[in-house]
Amino acid sequence: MLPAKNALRHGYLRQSALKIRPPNQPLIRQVAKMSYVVQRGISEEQFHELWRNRKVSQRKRPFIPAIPISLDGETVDDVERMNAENPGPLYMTLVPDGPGLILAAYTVRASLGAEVAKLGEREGVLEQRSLGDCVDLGSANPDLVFFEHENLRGVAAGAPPFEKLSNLGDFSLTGSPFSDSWNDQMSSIAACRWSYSIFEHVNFQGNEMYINFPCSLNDLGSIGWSDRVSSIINWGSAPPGF
Ligand SMILES: [Ca+2]
Repeated sequence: MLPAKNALRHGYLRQSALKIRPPNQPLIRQVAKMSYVVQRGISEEQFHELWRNRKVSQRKRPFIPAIPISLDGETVDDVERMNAENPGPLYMTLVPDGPGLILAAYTVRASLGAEVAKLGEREGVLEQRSLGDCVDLGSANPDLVFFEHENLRGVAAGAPPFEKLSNLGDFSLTGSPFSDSWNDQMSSIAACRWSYSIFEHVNFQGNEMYINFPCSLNDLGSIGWSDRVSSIINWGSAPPGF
């Protein structure tokens, strides 16, 4: 990783710099035609096997978001200390905080489920703010689409609803057998219709970030997730059973 990029990620950016939109007013950008490769994941049977047998592995790299984060309900003032004291997986989602957003992270996955349910009660429907523009891919493109670079640029691939991609290393970035894989490549996501989870490690392990529709993420770096997603689930339009 480049030192300059690293320096940017250490220290919070002002939320206004992240162009966070108020709730219920996503800027829908119409994209008539978007070229991406549809990726098919594992079977439901394989998924349940992997999901049951997930290991709690320690974080290999510190988790450093550029927006404020709370851990188990307490605001985190010292992110380095949070990483040192909590080496296990963090389960997180974006929640409204005044005019902006905060990452609500938990050390227990069931607590994330409770937060997601609370969000649903508060807003009437399960709905989150979008970190970036919501891109309407049109009915011909009904998938969750992820991109190599931020702001929905670079090579794109899509996961149809209910697909579980357990190892992005299995998917070639460009389609060539000599190309890099999608492992640790993703930097933005367009998902106006679906809720989904991204995971730090393969087989749905390590840190998990859960996102409700309609919520696109134009800059995964601002929430500490650029170039580190290794598995992904498109839960479809229904919230997952936590
Ligand atoms: Ca990874």
